[in-house]
Amino acid sequence: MDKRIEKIEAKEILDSRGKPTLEVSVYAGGMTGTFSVPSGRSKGSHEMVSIDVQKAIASVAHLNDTLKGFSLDDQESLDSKLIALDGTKDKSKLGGNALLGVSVAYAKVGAKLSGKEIFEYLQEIAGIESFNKIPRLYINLVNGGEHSRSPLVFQEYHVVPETENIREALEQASRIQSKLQELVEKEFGVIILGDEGGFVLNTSSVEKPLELLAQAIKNSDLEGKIKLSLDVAASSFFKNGKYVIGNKEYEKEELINLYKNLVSKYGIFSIEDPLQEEDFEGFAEFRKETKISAVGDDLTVTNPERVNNAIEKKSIDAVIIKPNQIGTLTETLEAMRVARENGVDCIVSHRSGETEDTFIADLAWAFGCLGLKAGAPNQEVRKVKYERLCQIQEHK
Ligand code: 2PG
Ligand code: MG
Repeated sequence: MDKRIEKIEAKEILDSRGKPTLEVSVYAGGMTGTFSVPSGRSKGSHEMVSIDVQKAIASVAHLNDTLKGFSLDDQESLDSKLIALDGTKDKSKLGGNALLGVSVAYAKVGAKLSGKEIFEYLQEIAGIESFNKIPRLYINLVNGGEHSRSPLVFQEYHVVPETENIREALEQASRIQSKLQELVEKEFGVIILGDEGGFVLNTSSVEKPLELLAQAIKNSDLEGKIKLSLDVAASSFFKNGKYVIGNKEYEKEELINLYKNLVSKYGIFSIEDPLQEEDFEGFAEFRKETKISAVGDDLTVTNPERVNNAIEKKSIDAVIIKPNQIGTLTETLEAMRVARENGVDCIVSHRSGETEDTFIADLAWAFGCLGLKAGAPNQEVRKVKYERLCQIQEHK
């Protein structure tokens, strides 16, 4: 494909929290690739830096001047160039949001010009062997932590339908959500939704949502068909060396014991960020003690080096993949490759501040990842991602 970048443009749009974010378009050969950048709230401290949106727009204008004429079939060179032009370790000069916008929009226009679906194009440029799985949906129905204004410190309670039929999984999750709504209304008298569309419960009991979810699954006649998982985002309640839940402080070992109890009572199969983001050894202890799956997110931040470190220390069974934690597509694919080669599963994830973009669904499909985590389907920005996955499965 002898096509070249003709123009790169950025503009400000609003994300699902009503906060400004960046939309970048790359133009080439009469086609356009557009990507809008999401933003996290409970970020890992080793993530790339997103800069102010107006400044990021200025960065993209600068990149337009520099990259005009750049060939369209070399993602790795483009991303190396972006990293070199920025020149900082955390992408704070030009802004990780500006770099990622250009990086993914470039891939999208590349896909269009080669007449391929985005997931097919990703398979072609990545050279990653597929995991050969149908991604499961990790659907977050209860929002706590920094995604809510409630005393509940665990951030996310997911239902994970076991079926390989994505449309059916989506229907099951929606059914559970409406049964859960009835229970929440009855118990709390009011329905409040958090950043990712799940219910916000006015309780500090980390067990309460599990009780309600188990009941909602039963009321939906889906017992045995749904698994439960958590993203507790432990760094967000780690204060002065202790984990603070309600009015109690927990040592690491006590917290692991708490998890053990919840696991045996509710059959939780996986916990994301069970301990704070620097405790690689603690994650390994958690795995040994609970025998369930540990998922790295703030721990690993889609950074190939941190993913590798987590693998060496036996900290994780699966890793969250978020392109905007690292800032370019090539580095994202590299983190996935490192995971893949070491038998660690990938779960591709949205951010709590999202846009209508569906790129992550293609990314999850392209490499047969374990899952796609994209919030509750009652929010349009979340639903479109699950719908894209359905569409790929139904039409491939
Ligand atoms: C997480 C994410 C997405 P945020 O912790 O996994 O659910 O939250 O985007 O706020 O970092
Ligand atoms: Mg997380």
